[in-house]
Parts: sequence; C-alpha cells; structure tokens
Amino acid sequence: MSRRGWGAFALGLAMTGLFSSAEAKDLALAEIHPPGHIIVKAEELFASRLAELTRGELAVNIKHSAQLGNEEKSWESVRNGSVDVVRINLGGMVKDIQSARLLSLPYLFRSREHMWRVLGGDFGKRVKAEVEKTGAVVLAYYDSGARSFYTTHKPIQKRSDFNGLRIRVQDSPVYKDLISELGGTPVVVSYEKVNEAFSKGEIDGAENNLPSYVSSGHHQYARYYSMDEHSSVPEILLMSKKSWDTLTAEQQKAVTTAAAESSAYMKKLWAESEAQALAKARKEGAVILEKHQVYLSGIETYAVKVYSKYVTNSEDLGVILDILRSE
Ligand code: BDP
Repeated sequence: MSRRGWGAFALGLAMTGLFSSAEAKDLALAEIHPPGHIIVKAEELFASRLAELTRGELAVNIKHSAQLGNEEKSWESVRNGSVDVVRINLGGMVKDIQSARLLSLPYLFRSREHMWRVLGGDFGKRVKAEVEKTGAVVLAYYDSGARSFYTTHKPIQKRSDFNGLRIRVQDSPVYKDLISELGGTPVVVSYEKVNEAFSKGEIDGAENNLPSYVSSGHHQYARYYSMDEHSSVPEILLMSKKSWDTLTAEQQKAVTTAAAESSAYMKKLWAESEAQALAKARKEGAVILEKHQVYLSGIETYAVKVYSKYVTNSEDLGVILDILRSE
C-alpha cells in the first residue's frame, strides 16, 4: 500500500475508535481534595465512564490536591480556558454569580433532599445560565452536605460563643458577613492553608462538612464540631467553553452522561461518607455537638440578617421565598 493509502487506512481505524488510545485527548481536571475524598472518587468514576463511552478518545487526568492551584485559581482558569475541567464549590463563585450568592445564604435548605429539588428546578437552570455566561459549561452538581462550625478551644453552642473568635472562611462576602454578624472575625484562608493557619494560631475555628473536616485533618486542630448545619452549598463540575467547543457532538454527549453518572454515584455514597467521617472524627478525639445541643434559634436570628444585604430585588426575594416555602 502506498504511504497515502496507509494514511487513509489509519485514519479509518482512528475513526472507528481502534486507534483511539493513540488519538486520546487528555483533559486536565483541577481538584483541591486528595485521593480518597469522596469527591475524588466521583471524579474517578467520571474519568472511567468517559473513557468507556468514548472508547478511549477522552482521557481525564485528575490533578488532585491543588496541583493546579487553589479553587480561586481554578474558577479563573476554567473561564479563561487554561484548564479543561474544574471541580469547585459554588461558595467560591459568589463574587461573580448572583445565584451562587443566594445559594450561600445561611439556613436556606432544610435538608439535602430539599437542596437537590431546588437545584433540579428553575433555580438550577438559573445557576447554569449565569455560569455559562462566564465561559464555563456546567457538567454536574455534587453533594457537599451541610457545613458546620468547628473550633479549637471551646465548642460553639450559642451566638455569644463567637465573640472574639477568628473563623476561617472561603473568600466569600456572604460568609464574611455571616461571621461578623455572629460576632466573630472572619479570616479568609484558602483551603490548602487552613492547617497551617491552625498550627500558627492564626485562626480559632473554621466551618465545613464532615468529610472535608476529617479528610483535611482540620479535626486534629479543631476538635469541637458543632452541628449547626448553617449552609449547604453544592459542588460544581465545570468545563471550559474553549475545551467544550473542541469536542464532537458525540463526545459532548458522553461528557454530559459521564458527569451525570458520577453525580448520581456520589449522591448514593454521600450519607455513608458522612457517617464514616463522623466515626473517624470521634475515634480521633473530636467532640461532636449534635444539632439539639446547639442553640440554633439564637444563631439563626443573626444569620438571617445577612439576607437583607444579598437579596436586593423583588425577583430574588420571590426566588428565596419560593425556596424557603418549597417542599
Ligand atoms: C470543601 C469543598 C471545597 C471548598 C472547601 C473550602 O469541597 O470545594 O473549597 O470546602 O472550605 O468542603 O474551601
């Protein structure tokens, strides 16, 4: 066969997928959590399903443990197209996305099921539309459970316990205002630097869900975990529009399917991962204050004051009332 003939033959094979590994397109996925975290497990499933569905054409390379920088950087990178896929928390997108601001409001959701119903409805569509205007494509949402406060020296049980405490928060005006409203001092520290901030005595507490509290090792510094469950802000998997546009329609469909499957997989594992984290925290000396031991009503009154600042027009007020009233 002539050289040209072989070339056409190889091209034909590649198109049938038989040469797919040689043709594989690598997609970097930026993640701050380490292997073993439930989110990374969900991403591993995303990667393996995508490889299967595309017969090896798309290979996801999970850059875990913040190899590509912190979440702030990931959010920037996915918008400017320098990273293909990122998994971040919607709480870190509040400066740019109004619906993320609303989602971060304390005590908005009564349960995980409530949050999933809201995300599955019009509000989820609004988040998607707002995010997509920024140059990122929404692939999936992931559970992030409920976030609660944890502290180094004494547990938080009522609002006055915040007095004088420096509490680490994500870089979000909503969280900063919440802590100030509660009487503490918010300190913005990126997730990977929280242990260092604890060990240097720069913060007295932080807040997170149980799997992250334990997987990060924060429980070794802040042993009092007070289950006030003040917020439930989901995680989001995003692809840069730039990368998305290089995929064929069939590949895009495979990406969407694999992402949806990984989100469903994580939904199933979430409760178990919280229970495992709780057991590990207790075993390693954490003191857990259950919801009934935290005097929520006092805290809630202050927390909801934050609403007046972020719910700024009648449309958003309607949205928030619908969420609060919905089943
Ligand atoms: C974790 C989220 C991660 C956040 C982190 C944080 O999975 O995306 O960035 O909390 O508090 O639970 O910064």
